[in-house]
Amino acid sequence: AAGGWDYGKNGPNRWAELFPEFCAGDKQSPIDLSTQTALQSSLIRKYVFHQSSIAAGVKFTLKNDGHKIELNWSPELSITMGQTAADQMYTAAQLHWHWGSSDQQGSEHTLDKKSYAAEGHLVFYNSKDYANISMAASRPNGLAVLGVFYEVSATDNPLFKDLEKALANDTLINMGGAAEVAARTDFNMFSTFLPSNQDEFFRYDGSLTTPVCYESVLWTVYRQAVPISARQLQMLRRLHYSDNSSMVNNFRPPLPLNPGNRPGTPR
Ligand code: B30
Ligand code: ZN
Repeated sequence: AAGGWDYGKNGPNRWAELFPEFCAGDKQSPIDLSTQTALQSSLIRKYVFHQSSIAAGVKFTLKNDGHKIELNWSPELSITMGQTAADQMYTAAQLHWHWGSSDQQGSEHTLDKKSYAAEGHLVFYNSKDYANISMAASRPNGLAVLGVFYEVSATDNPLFKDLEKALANDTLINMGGAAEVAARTDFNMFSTFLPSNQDEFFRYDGSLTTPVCYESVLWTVYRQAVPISARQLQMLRRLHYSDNSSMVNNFRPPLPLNPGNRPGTPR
């Protein structure tokens, strides 16, 4: 996971200089989203989602990669989306989160300049044109990411509730640590991860939010935030980076809007 970048000394304000080929580009993510000018609705098509049924033995694995925690699942579980039911061109490869040291920061995208406590990214690759996420990550139309804002609330987040046992495992605290959870047979990624209102979202062409910042991501960020409890946020904040410091504020702040990454062009 290393590669000479972090969220401290070699943090986001140095990435353009450390990884100039892409991080200094003009279609970078995240961005500030504006409900005034760019809320997508009828102009842009919603994705059609599909998930295969969960057979006995399907497992989810949470891992600490030194920058964030990431959720992976057994390969027989297929999580896909596309413009229509017949055209499921994107396959989900992983889900991960970015979060803050306090409830007032943590998201990567902002909405009308407001930051949220955390942001989740369900990362898909174009499985019609590429064999796996590594092949797709640097390519045009290679990736599509669904972003969800988390807002601190009195209620627990149902997805984190499912992951809590694994998240509480001490082996996850340090980089390289991993913990497994057996899948509920009725688990559905889309209904558990996405907000209930999926009709309002932003879509734009952008990049990976971590070095080397490939400009290969078609972003969809939902307007409605989902709840997360203070207790669940604390479970994220107790993790450690590779240097043993607290894993908090692992977000890249918004980048300038340019013609290339401006939301609003129907896609
Ligand atoms: S994001 O959704 O834009 N935050 C990657 C995928 C999605 C996003 C960012 C990065 C990705 O696949 N990056 C390559 C994987 N790793 C390599 C590694 O060694 O682990 C980079 C990383 O985390 O993101 Cu340290
Ligand atoms: Zn991310």
